[in-house]
Amino acid sequence: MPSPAHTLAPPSPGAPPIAPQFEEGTTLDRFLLETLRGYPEATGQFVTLVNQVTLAAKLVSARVNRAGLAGMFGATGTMNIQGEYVQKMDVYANETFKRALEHAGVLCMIISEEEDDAIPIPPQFPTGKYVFAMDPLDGSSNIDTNASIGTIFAVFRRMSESGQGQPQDVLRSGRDIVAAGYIVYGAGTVLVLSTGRGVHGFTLDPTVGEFFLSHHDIRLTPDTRTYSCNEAYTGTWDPRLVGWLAGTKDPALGWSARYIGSLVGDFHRNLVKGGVFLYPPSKKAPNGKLRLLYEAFPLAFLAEQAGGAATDGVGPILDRTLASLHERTPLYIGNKNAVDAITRVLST
Ligand code: P6P
Repeated sequence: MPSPAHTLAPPSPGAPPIAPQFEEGTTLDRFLLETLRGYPEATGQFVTLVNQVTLAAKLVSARVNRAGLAGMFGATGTMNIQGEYVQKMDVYANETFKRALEHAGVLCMIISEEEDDAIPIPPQFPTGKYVFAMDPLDGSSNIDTNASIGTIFAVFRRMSESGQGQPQDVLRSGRDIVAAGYIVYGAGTVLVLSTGRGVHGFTLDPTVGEFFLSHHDIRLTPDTRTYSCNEAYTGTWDPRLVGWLAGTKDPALGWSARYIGSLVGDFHRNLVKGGVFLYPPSKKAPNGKLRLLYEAFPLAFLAEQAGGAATDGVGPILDRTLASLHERTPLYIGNKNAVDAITRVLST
C-alpha cells in the first residue's frame, strides 16, 4: 500500500494540484500518472504523448551512443530550410520521432526543424488534441566530437475543433504552451520536462529501458556567475552587450565562461548548475540564429518554470506570438537576475 506521502489526495474543486513528493527511483510513468491525477480534465492523451516521446528518445539515444559504429557520423550532403547541412543523425531522429508520434491519436500536427512545412497526421491514423513542435536533434554537427546533443520540444493544445491541425493551432503565443522539454544525449540520457508544475529530470537506465526521476523540482537561483556565448562574434554584437560582457571580466566578480556550442548541452548545464546563455543578433545572424518555436519557446517555458527568465532582449520570449514556423530570435536565457541585467542594458 503506497505511503500517504506518495498518494495524491484528489484536490478540492478549484484547488491547484498538490505537488506530490516522490522518492528516488520513481519511474516517469508513475510520476505522470500521480501528477496528472490532480488534473480532472486529463484524458490520458498527454501520458500517451509523453510515452511515445520517451520511446523515440530511447531509440535515438541507442543510435547516438553508437553513431560512430553505425556509420551515422557525418552529413547527408543535403541542406535543410535553415540552410544547414543535414547530418545523418538528424534524418534518423526526425523519422524516429515522427513514426513514434503520428499513429498515437494524440496529435493534430507535427512541426519539425527538419521539414519546411507542418507535418499532417497520416490519414490512416486518428488525430488528437495536441500540437507537437520539435527540433529532433539539435547540435547534431557536434555528434562526431561526442559532445552532448539533444531533442527539444514544445506542446500546445489545439485551437481548431478536430481533424488535421490548422495554422492557428501553431501560430500561437508562447504563453499557450502546455508542456515542454528536452532530451539531452550525453554521458547519460536525461529527459527534462515541465507540464506547468515545475521542472523535473528523468535519467534513462538503459539496462531496463526506463526513465527514472533523478532531478525533482529543478530550480534556478536568482543569480549566476557563469555565462555561455560564442565570444568570437562579439565584433558584430550590439556595443551595449559587448560592454556587459566586458564587465564580467572583473576578477573581483568571479565570472566563468562555459560554452559547448550545442544548445541543449549548454542549457542543461546552466539549468542544473546555473548560467546565462546568450545568442544575440550578429552580422552572420541578424535576427539571432536560434528558432523561436522549437528552441527558444520550450527552453523559455522550462527556464520560467524553474524560476529563471528568457528574453529576446526586448521582452519575455513567451510573450512572443509565432509569425512563421521557422522564424529565428535572439535569446538570453537562464538565472533571472542575469537575464534581467542583460535586458536592461539593451533597453537603455
Ligand atoms: P555557433 C548548433 O548548430 C546550434 O544550432 C545550437 O545548438 C547552438 O547553441 C548554436 O547553434 C551554436 O552556434 O554559431 O556558436 O556555432
